[in-house]
Amino acid sequence: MISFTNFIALALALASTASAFPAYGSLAGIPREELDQIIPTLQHKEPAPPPGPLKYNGTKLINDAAHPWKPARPGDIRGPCPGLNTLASHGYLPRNGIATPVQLISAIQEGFNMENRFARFVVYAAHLVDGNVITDLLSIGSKTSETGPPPPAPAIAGGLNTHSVFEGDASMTRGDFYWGDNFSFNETLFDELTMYMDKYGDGKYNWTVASEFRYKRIQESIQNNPTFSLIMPRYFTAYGEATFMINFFVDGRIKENRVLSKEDARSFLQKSQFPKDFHRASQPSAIENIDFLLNAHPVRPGGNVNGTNSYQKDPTSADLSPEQWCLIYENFVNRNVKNLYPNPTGDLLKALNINLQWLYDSVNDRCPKQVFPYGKPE
Ligand SMILES: *[C@@H]1O[C@H](CO)[C@@H](O)[C@H](O)[C@H]1NC(C)=O
Ligand SMILES: *[C@@H]1O[C@H](CO)[C@@H](O)[C@H](O)[C@H]1NC(C)=O
Ligand SMILES: *[C@@H]1O[C@H](CO)[C@@H](O)[C@H](O)[C@H]1NC(C)=O
Ligand SMILES: *[C@@H]1O[C@H](CO)[C@@H](O)[C@H](O)[C@H]1NC(C)=O
Ligand SMILES: CC(=O)N[C@H]1CO[C@H](CO)[C@@H](O)[C@@H]1O
Repeated sequence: MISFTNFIALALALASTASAFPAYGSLAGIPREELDQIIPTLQHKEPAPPPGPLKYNGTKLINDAAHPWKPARPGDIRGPCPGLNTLASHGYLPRNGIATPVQLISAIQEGFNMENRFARFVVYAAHLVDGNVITDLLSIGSKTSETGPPPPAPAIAGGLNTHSVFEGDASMTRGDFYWGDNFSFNETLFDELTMYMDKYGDGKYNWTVASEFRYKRIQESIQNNPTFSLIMPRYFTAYGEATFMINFFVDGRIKENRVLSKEDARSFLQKSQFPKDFHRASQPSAIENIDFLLNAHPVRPGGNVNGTNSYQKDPTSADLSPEQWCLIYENFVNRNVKNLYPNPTGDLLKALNINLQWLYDSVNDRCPKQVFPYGKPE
């Protein structure tokens, strides 16, 4: 329930600052009375429909002259996801770190060759819980750049940092929420990752390193973090982020034995920078090979239920088997979205329904049943 407590704290902070609510601030979890004050202050925007697949979906130079890396300026937002940080620092996304869902889908397809349905699913899911559906804006994090001034208090609300939804515990190189800083690159964790590369991958990040390090970080959280939670959708993103480092961060000109060097790992994870001459993956992909990680060390979704070392599986959480894909979708809508927006009305309801439709459209090839948490819109 950490996120709930956060939202209460946020709501209190907002009571005095509703008029200054940022356009990208998430409206999720905000009590009705506050919403009634905030929504009229926002510029309402009709969202554009999601982009389709890339026309050319092969490899190509991404770190090109038209997209130079630039350090984040004071006030630019960066967050827990290294891939999105990198896209923003190269101008594939707006450099301030605030984007529309359409810009996000286009950028992750163009820069990383993420498969279209998967890109639509993760972006609309993120937007529904972390974005502002009225202004159609989502920030890629909650923190302005290291060199910048501290973010205004309400900014903590926004971005891909809603605990346990996308950002979450047992991240590869970010700390758990429990320890406070859950989004900054952590050198100690990176050192541990490179030690694993030496131990299991001949100095490179390969699938064995991915599965061993994924498992180690989960074990550490079980042992040290009394509030550790690894249920959907975090369960999914925790394994996803381990596979992204090979599927998306390895140069697309490397077709076989795809492994990531320490230097390139640091480039993405710490510097938000594409390696020199970086070419994107040679075909659209998503979470390819996630089974390798789960088979090596099966961990069921769950959490510590009574202090450290009390991990129990949560039978109500979907897992990652293909037949549960629709349960992931259904639980996400009926639990996460519905909890954060229990009884939306008016423009907010309309905007939520539009985004829920686009979320469903991304899975309609495998999930015959659409769920309507607010009833079927007319
Ligand atoms: C990639 O593009 C080719 C040629 O247009 C197409 O046949 C193929 O289905 C595309 N692959 C994916 C996964 O979209
Ligand atoms: C980085 O992670 C290590 C290991 O979890 C932790 O002890 C340390 O406090 C973290 N450092 C920062 C700066 O958060
Ligand atoms: C990773 O690299 C190590 C060391 O070279 C090797 O033993 C292991 O088989 C590799 N893993 C995979 C999945 O290729
Ligand atoms: C939780 O842990 C404490 C001490 O470790 C123990 O005394 C208590 O019985 C446990 N509660 C449950 C519900 O397991
Ligand atoms: C939402 C969430 O869990 N994010 C937290 C990340 O850590 C900062 C403190 O460093 C909290 O303020 C955020 O709430």
